[in-house]
Amino acid sequence: MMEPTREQMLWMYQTMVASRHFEDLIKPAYFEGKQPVFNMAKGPLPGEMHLSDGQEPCAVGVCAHLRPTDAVTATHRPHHIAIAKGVNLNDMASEIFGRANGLSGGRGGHMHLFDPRVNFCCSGIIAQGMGPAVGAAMAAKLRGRDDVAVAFIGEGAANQGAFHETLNLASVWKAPVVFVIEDNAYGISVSKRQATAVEGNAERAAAYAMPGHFVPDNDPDEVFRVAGEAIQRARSGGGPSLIEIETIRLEGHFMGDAEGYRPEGEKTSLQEKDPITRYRARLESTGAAAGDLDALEEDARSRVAAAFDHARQSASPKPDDAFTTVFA
Ligand SMILES: Cc1ncc(C[n+]2csc(CCOP(=O)(O)OP(=O)(O)O)c2C)c(N)n1
Repeated sequence: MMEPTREQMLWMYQTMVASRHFEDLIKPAYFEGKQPVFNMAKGPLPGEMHLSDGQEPCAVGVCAHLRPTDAVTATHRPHHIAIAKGVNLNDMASEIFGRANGLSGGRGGHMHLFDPRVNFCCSGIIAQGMGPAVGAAMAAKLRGRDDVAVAFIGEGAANQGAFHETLNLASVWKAPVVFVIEDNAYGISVSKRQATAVEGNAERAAAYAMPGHFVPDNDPDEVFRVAGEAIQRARSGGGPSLIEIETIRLEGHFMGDAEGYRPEGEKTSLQEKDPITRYRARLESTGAAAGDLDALEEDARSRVAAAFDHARQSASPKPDDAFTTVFA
């Protein structure tokens, strides 16, 4: 089993903190202009907003193994993965604020972040990124490169036809791709138990002749170990793997979700399992000085804060440009 080095553990910690702070700054910005009666169309961040608080271990444990030339396709809940893949924070913040200097000139918004510099993309259509990930993996293979692709999806997306079709073809083609399911227990308000026939999605790998792994308890180090093995297998020509990670969604499905579907007390018990607090305790108990961790946190927070300042100070696109670089 591949163990994270101390440096990789500190990178995972700092990257999780950066992602959390990014979303902590989104929260008040999202509600600007949407009060007193919630109106999703108003404010500097109009539209739906899906936060990934709690799911950070999935992103860092996988992306710690990736190079900029490896491809990642992510979901409608993409911030933690984009940050861990190395998407530029300023350009990402500008995109989310709809500014002209954003990743896609402000046209995509938070669910459609594209950064070819680090081969990152995501989509609001669930399971949609799986096919393109296999395409990117096959492009690398046909070019004789040892780059891989990783497709992240939620456990709800594993019931889409695209999931099953893609796993089959990836296996037939021995594509250098890893499928990562973030199991946060809910697809919007529907629990996994209500919607999924099997106990765990890792079982479904057997139907497509590929290894399936389950990572319990939202542990960044365990994600690192399991993902490391799957990515190594893909890089060395061994073909695809499927990983399901048990994670937690600390917020609603989207901002403004009343979360009435959660059993009483669930939110509190999830907060007690905050993976960042737990990982900091592990680092401290294995020798990290509190002051050093504070300094890493401070550095992450200031980079994120600078990105938000940059976005807010940036210009919006000109109305005359509304129909440029748009396909319909
Ligand atoms: C093809 C498609 N069907 C339905 C939707 C509406 N939708 C958006 S998110 C979502 C649930 C996704 O659940 P899951 O895959 O578990 O991801 P999570 O939101 O939990 O991260 C649905 C059904 C969509 N975006 N795309």
